[in-house]
Amino acid sequence: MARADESARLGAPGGADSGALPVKPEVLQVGSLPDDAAALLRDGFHVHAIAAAEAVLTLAPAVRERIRGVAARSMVGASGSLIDALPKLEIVSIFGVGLDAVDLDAARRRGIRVANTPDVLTEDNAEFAIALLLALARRVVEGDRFVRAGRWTSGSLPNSTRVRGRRLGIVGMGRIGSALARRAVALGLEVHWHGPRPKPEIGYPYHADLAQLARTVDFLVLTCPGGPATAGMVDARILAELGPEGFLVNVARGTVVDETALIAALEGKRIAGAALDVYADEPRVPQALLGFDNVILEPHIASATVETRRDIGLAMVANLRTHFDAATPGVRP
Ligand code: 8YV
Repeated sequence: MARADESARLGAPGGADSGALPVKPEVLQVGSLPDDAAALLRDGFHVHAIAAAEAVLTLAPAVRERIRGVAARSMVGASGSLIDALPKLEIVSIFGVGLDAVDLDAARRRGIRVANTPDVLTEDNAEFAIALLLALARRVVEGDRFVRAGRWTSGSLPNSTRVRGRRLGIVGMGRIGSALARRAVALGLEVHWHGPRPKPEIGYPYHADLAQLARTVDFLVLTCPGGPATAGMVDARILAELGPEGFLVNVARGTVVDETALIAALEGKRIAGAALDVYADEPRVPQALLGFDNVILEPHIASATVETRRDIGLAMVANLRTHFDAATPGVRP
């Protein structure tokens, strides 16, 4: 069971009109945050911390009554039961961009603001997608394993696939998809894309039908949001359309891919390979994926550069500050 209320007591809760220093708003940190982000949070707020959302009911009711903000990684989010347990909650501030783990309906019903940190991680995510695409097509990780295993002295690695001149299908042409497209063009790839609706401002060919996109391209890269609208969207049919020479790269959410279908497609050599940064049940990775040479597995690190993780922390705390500055005239947390 998660530990309840590892509070960092940085300001006594209570009346703000006592003439003393302004009281810091009380915020609940759910799950871990990078040390620098957690420290920033403690600088500005009176922080209570729980290891997981289920522990919220172990906080004293009087504490829960005072919590006005939640801070959590995007993969942790804020469930409906967490939101329900915090009667004075005003804002959920997410460390990251994905909101698929936030119960947005519950937040909307209560008028709770939900903030995330787009923009700061866009470029690094796109950069990592390119790294995975190149590594996969050009057998970079396989080559490394080959040398380390001492196999070079007795053989050679099979030839790889040229990226230049091939077609890239981007699923989700938002900020990250667009940043990826710019880089892909520089590498000589022809960009196509799919999303829920066409965007006249995007000049690359749009495919309303994901199956048609998969059929058209050599690389399918997922940069779309997670959540119910995209769950299991890349299924056996889409993988069959991608075909035995097609590669899949996922830097979106594990839930977008039907992992059982992916494993079956890899076993049947119905796709050429896959590079995955995300999984349906992180940090657990399906055992079957570990056995494929043509699969690259990463621990959800597309945005994990020193620079971007620092900026995500700053943005997450700034979102809370902006909210409370506006909500409490004259009181600066
Ligand atoms: C973050 C992500 O690094 O922003 C997101 O939604 O999935 C990642 O890029 C992650 O949220 C940090 O925990």
